[in-house]
Amino acid sequence: MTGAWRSIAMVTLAVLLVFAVPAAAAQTTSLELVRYGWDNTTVKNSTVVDVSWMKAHLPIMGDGVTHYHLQGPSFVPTDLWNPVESLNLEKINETVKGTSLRDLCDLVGGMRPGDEVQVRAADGFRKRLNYTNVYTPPSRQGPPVLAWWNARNGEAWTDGMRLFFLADDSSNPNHWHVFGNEDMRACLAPAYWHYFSDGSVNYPSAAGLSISRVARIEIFPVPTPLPVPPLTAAPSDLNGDGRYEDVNGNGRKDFADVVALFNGLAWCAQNEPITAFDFNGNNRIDFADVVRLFENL
Ligand SMILES: [Ca+2]
Ligand SMILES: [Ca+2]
Ligand SMILES: [Ca+2]
Ligand SMILES: [Ca+2]
Repeated sequence: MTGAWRSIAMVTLAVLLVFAVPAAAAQTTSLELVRYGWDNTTVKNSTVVDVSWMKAHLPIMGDGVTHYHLQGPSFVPTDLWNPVESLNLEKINETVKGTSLRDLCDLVGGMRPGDEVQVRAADGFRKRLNYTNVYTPPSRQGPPVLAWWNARNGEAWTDGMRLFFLADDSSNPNHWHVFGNEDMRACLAPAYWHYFSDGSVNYPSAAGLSISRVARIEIFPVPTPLPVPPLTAAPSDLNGDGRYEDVNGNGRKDFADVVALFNGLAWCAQNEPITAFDFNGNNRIDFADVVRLFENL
């Protein structure tokens, strides 16, 4: 190539590269809220709200002064959880205002113990939280908030709406508001922890829970059984273990429960959430569950 042609080629390449850079994605300002039925498919309740409505109608979270950090991976294999909160605190460091996830869930019927909520970004990336972390969060976790404002950009913040945890300063030696990796371990069940994989090491990263550009909130109720025909009372779980031993819903364990399950077995196998009546834990509702229910009277 001659010098002139090389120059033209380089300019052409530069122009192509400029246009190849994707435009910065815009923040989300509208939020779709959905509560599913216990089959986790049928939509029971839904609505759409935007940031202006949220600001006008729901309490605003964040004082506009406090910095909230979410800790990234420690990158120290011998200090994965870094309980002293000294590593990678600048991964996410923002002063934010937003709306509490709980208030938003309540717009479509709220969550009950055992339910999960899925926070989904415009690009489909998503994370789930369980009821306790949304409705009764430990103070070192803090309430989950969808932040639509930060101090650097105001509402022009391109990461908004972004999931934050407004952690208190109780677990940080410098009294900073850090939702750290050890906070994630202490407050969330293991299924909800986020990891960043680097080679052969999986580093916990609380920052990975902080989804940007949230566009949709979906509540998945824990399955609850229907009345077993011809009965009309809903079965109840008397000890909170997820199995519904009070099949006839009269508030106690009795032989009538065994009879009800036996008579309604085929219907239950077709229509009930399996976990509710799978007393022997073989992942189906069957005669062995009737036997186990009888044995446990
Ligand atoms: Ca902390
Ligand atoms: Ca039970
Ligand atoms: Ca009963
Ligand atoms: Ca079974």
